[in-house]
Amino acid sequence: ENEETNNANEIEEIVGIDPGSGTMDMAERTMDTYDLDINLRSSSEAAMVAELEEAIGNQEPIVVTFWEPHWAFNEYDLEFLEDPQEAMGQSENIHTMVREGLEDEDDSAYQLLDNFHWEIEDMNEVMLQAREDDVEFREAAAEWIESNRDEVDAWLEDIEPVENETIELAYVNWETETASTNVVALVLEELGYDVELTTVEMGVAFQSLADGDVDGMLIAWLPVGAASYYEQFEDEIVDLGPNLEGAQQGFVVPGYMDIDSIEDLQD
Ligand code: PBE
Repeated sequence: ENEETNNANEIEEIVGIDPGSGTMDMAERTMDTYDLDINLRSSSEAAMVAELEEAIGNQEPIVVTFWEPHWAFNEYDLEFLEDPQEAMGQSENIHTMVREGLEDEDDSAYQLLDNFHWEIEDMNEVMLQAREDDVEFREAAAEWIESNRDEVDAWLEDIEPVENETIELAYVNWETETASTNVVALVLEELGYDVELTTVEMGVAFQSLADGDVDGMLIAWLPVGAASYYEQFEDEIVDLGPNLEGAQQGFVVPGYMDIDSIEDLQD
């Protein structure tokens, strides 16, 4: 039974995430590259994961858009479909971006945002902590900071504390971005900032940063995922470069499926 249902012919759609996300943009471009004649259905991170879990429970075929780091890769046997045409790039870095003028107007925040850099394992730790202990990301971020004090102190080195200053960060409500943004928010609070966090869609985050309505964001996966937004706004924002390297996005299937490559989804 499984063998039949796992056949690529049974796949009529790819379960995506939020419209307007880098992931969906990249998925659409990838489907064009491979000339896939199946539907890309939008959803959300949480709904996509729930659907994936249900399919795994029933050993049913499913293809989703997904990315690493994510706790689901710890919990389930998941595989990225090979992408021989490299439509999704070889790997992704997550960039920190700030508004024009922040460096001159708010040097301490600028320096901290510029210094912030961590590893895949760090981001994973925060996400897993939040999930396993069922705590808010702010609490998981605080625990990560406590166990990585030396690294955090290195980001803070030589930065002047502030008083009565507010800083606003925009992020999208995805677990990866919620993890990094909460860590940075707590460290900015250590410097004395009153930190405001705003969750928006990705396009709104870029637009707000270009308009100077928010000060910074830690959410842009490049060179592929956020490429369209980056091209649109790069002259109006300041890109501080990667805060994390070696992430990955792609089409993902449970390990029990007998599909290995995006090419297997072509008719
Ligand atoms: N991500 C992870 C996606 C959604 C969550 C950041 C790779 C994106 O940028 O669209």
